Amino acid sequence: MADYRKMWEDLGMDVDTHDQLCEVLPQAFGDVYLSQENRPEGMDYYNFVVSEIHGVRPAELIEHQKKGGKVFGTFCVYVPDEIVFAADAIATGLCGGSQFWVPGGEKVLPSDTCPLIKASVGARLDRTCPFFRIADMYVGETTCDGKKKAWEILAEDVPVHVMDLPQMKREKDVRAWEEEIKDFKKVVEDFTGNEVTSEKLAESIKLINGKRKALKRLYELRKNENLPISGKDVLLISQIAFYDDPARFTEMTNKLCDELDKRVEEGVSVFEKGTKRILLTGTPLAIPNWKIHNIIETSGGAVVCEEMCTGTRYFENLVDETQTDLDSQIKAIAERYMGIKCACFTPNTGRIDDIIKYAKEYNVDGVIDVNLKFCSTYAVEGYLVEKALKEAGIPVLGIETDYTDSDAQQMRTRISAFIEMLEER
Ligand code: BJ8
Repeated sequence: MADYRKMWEDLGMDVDTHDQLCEVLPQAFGDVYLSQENRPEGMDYYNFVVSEIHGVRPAELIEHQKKGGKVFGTFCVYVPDEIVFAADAIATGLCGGSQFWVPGGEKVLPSDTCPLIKASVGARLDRTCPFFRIADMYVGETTCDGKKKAWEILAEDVPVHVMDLPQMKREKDVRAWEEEIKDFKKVVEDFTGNEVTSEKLAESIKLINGKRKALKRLYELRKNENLPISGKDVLLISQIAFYDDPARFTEMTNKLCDELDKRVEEGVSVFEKGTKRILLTGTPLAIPNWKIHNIIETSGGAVVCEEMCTGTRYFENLVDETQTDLDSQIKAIAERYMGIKCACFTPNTGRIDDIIKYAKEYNVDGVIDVNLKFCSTYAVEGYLVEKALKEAGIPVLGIETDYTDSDAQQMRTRISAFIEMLEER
């Protein structure tokens, strides 16, 4: 990584502690990613983004701030980026995916809190992530209990706006979400000093839909028998989608897909024939959480789809682009976002339908249901997910893990046994 020390110091970061993270990341990335064979050339862009992860994009965000622009940090795929970009502001994902930040979170949170929440709080309070320092305002949501209460702790340190997400999907809940988005628009307008007009919103709806379409295109390519790209690489792309410049990300992802189209035509596969095809479902895998993908893809399996927020839940369904007045546009946004199927909702049977549909579409041999430790909504829903899969005759393995490597060996043993079982079927 180029020398960004001065920038980090100016952001008030604990640069010495942050150095420790910068030391381990290249090694981990090299082991998991650069060791793969026959990667598409288009992955060079994403490799570069990771190699400069705390440098290039933060510097761009700071440039934007110098010109008077604001940056909003988000933690959930229900927060509508369209509103933020329509106010000439930038939204950036802030979910923490590294064990490095967990002890910082444990200073203020119970240790039996989900690692994603602990890492996110730790990254802020320990001052070891530039993105967490740069964001002018955090946008939280009332999804799970742990997050809901964590906003109160973060609000002592940074401005936080919390969106009240309904927990059911009745007509009145969709209307309530529409109202909540209108309130959010007002907050964003007041904070940025920029009005969200219907023209600006139409532009940002197109911008974010463009990103969704590119990701969808990438996923479609994974339905082929010959897999032109590994699951690990697609996971990395999904993770980068949360904080890269949306227009550039869309362009680079479409360019990669052009290359993958050629690979499909030529029958190129990055896996040996007969490699078992796995669908992952469960809690999100925030960057740099590559553990499960790495274990699967070095144990005789290939991840072909993620029914996750770092996966299909992020890009499925577009916002209707035909609406032209603000009220109708916001209604269209509310309806698209309420179509996301998170376990925080009850009931959430649509998620199970999606998993079974994807299992068929991606021609999977088995499903692995991955839950982050202490995430009770996904853990409880896991019972119904696994029951439905068994009834549909689709083999399923449920695992619970965190960000440490302490269970890596045990995970490898269980996943290898699952893949062997699939091979014997
Ligand atoms: S839409 S999955 S991004 S809430 S933080 S719920 S893992 S205990 S992240 Fe999420 Fe939005 Fe839902 Fe997706 Fe569980 Fe942890 Fe809570 Fe989590």
